[in-house]
Amino acid sequence: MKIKVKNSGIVKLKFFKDFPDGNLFIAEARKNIPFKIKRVYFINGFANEKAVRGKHAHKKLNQAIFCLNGSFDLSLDDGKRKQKIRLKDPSVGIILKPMLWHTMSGFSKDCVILVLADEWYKESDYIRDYQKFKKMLR
Ligand code: T46
Repeated sequence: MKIKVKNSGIVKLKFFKDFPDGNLFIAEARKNIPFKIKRVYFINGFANEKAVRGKHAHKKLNQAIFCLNGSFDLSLDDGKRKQKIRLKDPSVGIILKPMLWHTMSGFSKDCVILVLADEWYKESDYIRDYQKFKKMLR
């Protein structure tokens, strides 16, 4: 997989597979995660397979998004280029840097999403209007 949009990237977690006793995945701030982690959140319970989440960009926030279980589609848009990535491997994360419009959809029912962020939640950091996002890029 190659990232074609700006303000993104791929992170790969180190893992130990120990069948049948389970797998261990490791994320270390400023090692494979390229920032200091200040907030962790996760999303589960996808009863509606037509759910669409995200639909915003951030002004300053850096994040790394992972699919720990199941799968979903991550759509990225840097204002010029667009890319859709199906996330299903827990060891592969996508970096969401500032000024990257991102949307999540196509969730499997058993999908569990993990996000690591470099700042606490702040609604004023969100750009939730696509036209405003395009204007801010100019
Ligand atoms: C992102 C994508 C990948 C909080 O109060 N604190 C938090 O830390 C978060 C993440 C959300 N909220 C509140 C804000 C909203 O009232 O929870 C509500 C739902 O959040 P939102 O609609 O932004 O959720 P998603 O799944 O569309 O987006 C989330 C993150 O908010 C966002 O930063 O990049 O996941």
